[in-house]
Amino acid sequence: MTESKRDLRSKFIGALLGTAVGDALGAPLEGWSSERITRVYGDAGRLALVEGRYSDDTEQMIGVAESLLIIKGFDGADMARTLVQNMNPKRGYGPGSRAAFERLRAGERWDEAAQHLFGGMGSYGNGAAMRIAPIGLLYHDNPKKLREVAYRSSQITHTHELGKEGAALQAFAIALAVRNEREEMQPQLEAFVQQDVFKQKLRRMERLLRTEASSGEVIAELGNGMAAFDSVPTAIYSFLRFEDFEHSVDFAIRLGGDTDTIGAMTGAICGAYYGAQAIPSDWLAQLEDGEKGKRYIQRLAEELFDITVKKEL
Ligand code: AR6
Ligand code: MG
Repeated sequence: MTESKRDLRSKFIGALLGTAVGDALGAPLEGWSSERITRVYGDAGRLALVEGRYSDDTEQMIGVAESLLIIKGFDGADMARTLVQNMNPKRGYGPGSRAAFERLRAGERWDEAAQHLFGGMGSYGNGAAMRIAPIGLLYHDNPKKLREVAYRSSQITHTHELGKEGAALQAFAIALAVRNEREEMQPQLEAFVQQDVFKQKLRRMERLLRTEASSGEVIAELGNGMAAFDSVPTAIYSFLRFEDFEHSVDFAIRLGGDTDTIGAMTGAICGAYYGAQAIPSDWLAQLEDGEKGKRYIQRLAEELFDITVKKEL
């Protein structure tokens, strides 16, 4: 394998393991305020990964990867079935996603089940964005296809335009990270994204990056909540602000709020940029390793890399 292929492979592994590490690190702190995290853990050094158990974010990311691999591309019915089969309710699913999976289990169509949620508006939660890493990897060289598959995969649980757009934005950030396009990431994302609320946040992000903003400012300007528009830009900002995996992910989680998902999304972008070897070994060591634990996740990433470079699509 050439060196550049080896780097690319490491980026694929980094994006998937980065999702799991960020998720597991943030999961015990979900819903905490930034102040509470500082009060309990102090503000020196970085957070430790104690439990190592990942949540719904990673469980769904695994399902997305499994389906892409079986199909060698996207098939909505297969992906929906895989997500439903994998669902372990003890992993902390969002209320909207849980309702969508119940409807799917009852036999509704994959592209219709989630349309009924939130009074027919559909969910704009970050649940479609948090699981998107495999799609960002597989289509990292094809923004048009990436957008299309990001939207369609979101449709399974998140049919609101803003939920879909958040997933496409997160997928494109991962793609740019894979392609080493960090310097131009912010303007490229601003040009890519189609909804105003995301465009505005990307503009604010540019200003925040110039000023070394405080955590309070980042939370006020970008958000730390469960809505896609309050968390995807925050994850991208956390990546762009620092020069390594650990500072970005630690910063993202310390913002509090939807810590597991903001951690998972930041971890995905950082892993896609820096590669798997940049994930701190003590974090990786603690990550769960059962039937679908870290070795399984690594294997999924390797297989995604194989089908991507072989262009079997
Ligand atoms: N109108 C009002 N509120 C909404 C709407 C809407 N159209 N859409 C979403 N919300 P959900 P997720 C709010 O339930 O995105 C887990 O811990 C509403 O409060 O679809 O799958 C994951 O790990 C709704 O409950 O969940 C994530 O951390 C919330 O946004 C997190 O939950 C989330 O949307 C979100 O997962
Ligand atoms: Mg979660």
